[in-house]
Amino acid sequence: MKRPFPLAVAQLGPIHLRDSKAAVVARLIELLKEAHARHAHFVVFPELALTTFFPRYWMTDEAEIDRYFEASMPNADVQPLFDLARQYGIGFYLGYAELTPERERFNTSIIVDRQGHIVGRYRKVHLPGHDDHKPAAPFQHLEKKYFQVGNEGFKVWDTMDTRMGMCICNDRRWPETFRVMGLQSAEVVVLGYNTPSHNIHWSEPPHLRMFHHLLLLQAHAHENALWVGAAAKCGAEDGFHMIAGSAIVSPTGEVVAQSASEEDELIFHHCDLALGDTFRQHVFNFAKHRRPEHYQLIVDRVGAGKPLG
Ligand code: ING
Repeated sequence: MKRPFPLAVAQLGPIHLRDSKAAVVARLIELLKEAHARHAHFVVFPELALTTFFPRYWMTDEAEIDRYFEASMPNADVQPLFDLARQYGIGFYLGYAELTPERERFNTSIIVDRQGHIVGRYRKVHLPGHDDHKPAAPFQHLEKKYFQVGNEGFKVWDTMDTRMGMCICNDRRWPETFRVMGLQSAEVVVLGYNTPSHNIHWSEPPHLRMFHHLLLLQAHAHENALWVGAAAKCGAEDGFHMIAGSAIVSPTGEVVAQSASEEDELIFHHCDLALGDTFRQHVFNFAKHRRPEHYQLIVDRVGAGKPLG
């Protein structure tokens, strides 16, 4: 029996240093209106969806850094988005930089349900990049400097008649992310990402950024019988380019919707949650087929070590 979950993914084009949060929220609202027109029940916005990807810049002044963070959620800047989403009865995922009252800083996302309640919060676990200044590099990638490692793990929430998990950007490169949510019986995982096109460590062929992005979404969706919705913030932010490729991926591993631009763009799919059931009952029936007694290294070791043989 079909279990419909009309899902939209709202891709954002560039957010420049000069763009105000109010101007960005107005763009998010336009995308929300389009999601409403498509009769979506949920829409995924990107990682750090309210500001430019500021970890590309070396900053030392605390007040300057704080400008990119939200001290409360919701707040005056984003309230119009929350209000309209509740009016439409559309839930959403939103990525933003979180500053806690104790002045901890996280790369954070939330799931808001169709009644406008924040049902879940996630703080990014896999922080890529570096924490030192690399003046010779064309841009920095200072997530390890500006954010602390997420301290709330990977959770899954019973909400909107499904079980939904979430993660952020680099998390999608690590199989453990999706397996831990699959083991909590997730049916849908949503995420946002900001992925620079240029690799500062070696001269990587450009096509590989998009190839790896889609390869990982498709593999992790299929091996955990998940629907995956991934929203890019993309295009050239003050000249620094990030890939697009926003996508909705089925538990079969097939990309069923993908963005065609590097601008604000909504993609949509009438997901049927029942499609994951057959994979969970058969080929990826974890209880029947997994052998954790042989996986101990995955937890015991951080880095690669000596062979066991
Ligand atoms: N961005 C990138 C990502 O994981 C990256 C960083 C790109 C790491 C390519 C490795 C290879 O998509 C964020 N924000 O995590």
